[in-house]
Amino acid sequence: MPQNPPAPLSQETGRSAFVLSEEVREALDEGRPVVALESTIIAHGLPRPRNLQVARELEDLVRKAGAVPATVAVLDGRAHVGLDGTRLERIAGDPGVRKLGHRDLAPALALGASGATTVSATAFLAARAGLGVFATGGLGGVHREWTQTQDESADLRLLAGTGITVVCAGVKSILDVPATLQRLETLGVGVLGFRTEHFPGFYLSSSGERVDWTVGTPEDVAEVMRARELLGGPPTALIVANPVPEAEQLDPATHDRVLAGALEACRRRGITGQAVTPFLLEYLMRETGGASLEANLAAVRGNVRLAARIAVAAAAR
Ligand code: PSU
Ligand code: MN
Repeated sequence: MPQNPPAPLSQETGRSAFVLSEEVREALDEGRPVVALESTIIAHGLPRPRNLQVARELEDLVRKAGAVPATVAVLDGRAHVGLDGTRLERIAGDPGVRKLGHRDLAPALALGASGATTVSATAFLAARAGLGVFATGGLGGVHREWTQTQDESADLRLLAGTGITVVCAGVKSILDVPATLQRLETLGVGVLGFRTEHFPGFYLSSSGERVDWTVGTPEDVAEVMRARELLGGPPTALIVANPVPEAEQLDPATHDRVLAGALEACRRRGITGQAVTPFLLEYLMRETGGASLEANLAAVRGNVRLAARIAVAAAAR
């Protein structure tokens, strides 16, 4: 089984660091496939009320492929792996929900806060809960102008030390893609192109950068996961880079033009830290008349479907 060993419950407080939904707990106990889903894209990456619809649709896609969805979020100081309908509604509808990276989990738990989890926090909690596969849209990475801002998403370092398979459409194209790929190489994070020799460009099918390894089926990915287990050693993430279909990508010329405006607006307004990614995504959405949103959704749907097929293949071994 490629899933991670579950974390022990805290004896002192009778509380574990996270709460599993009943559906997820049962699936894990029975060795059935489970797919973790992040919630930042729901709370901070998509407009309301479409975001709730999407959150439900993504869970349905996982179920249709024969796996159990586990959306991850923190509510009132409790980290949840698997959200019931009411909790999913809160994450999608409550404007007070924060954005929580891995380092924010402890204060959020201690202070009773609520927040959506980014890739770093989701991957961490999912791996701790014993899940082996995680789907998202695009990873965080090294931002352009990194030399001035030092803005590199905490996603990268967390993935470097977490044994989980992450299906994504590459890293967001608002980033410095070659620099991000270099960081992933340095950090020892595995990258597989799914039916592509190029690293996807999130809104675009290709970033123009190449990948070293290409796989053709979910079973191939499960084989790679198994080989990693056999090799042992310190845990690291495996990235499965799954491009948005060309027919559903954002027009590349529009993409390049609007992105330049978005980066300029971000700089002019002095936006920094956690606010950068949501600002850029929102700007693109507005200035492309919603076309970037459709490409974003197409990418996420494809990733969720593939992640479920990988989880099914991995559970069958
Ligand atoms: N991909 C999307 N929309 C998003 C994100 C990714 O399509 O909102 C989120 C992810 O949760 C990712 C986070 O972990 O953006 C990265 O934020 P930052 O650059 O602040 O680390
Ligand atoms: Mn950042």
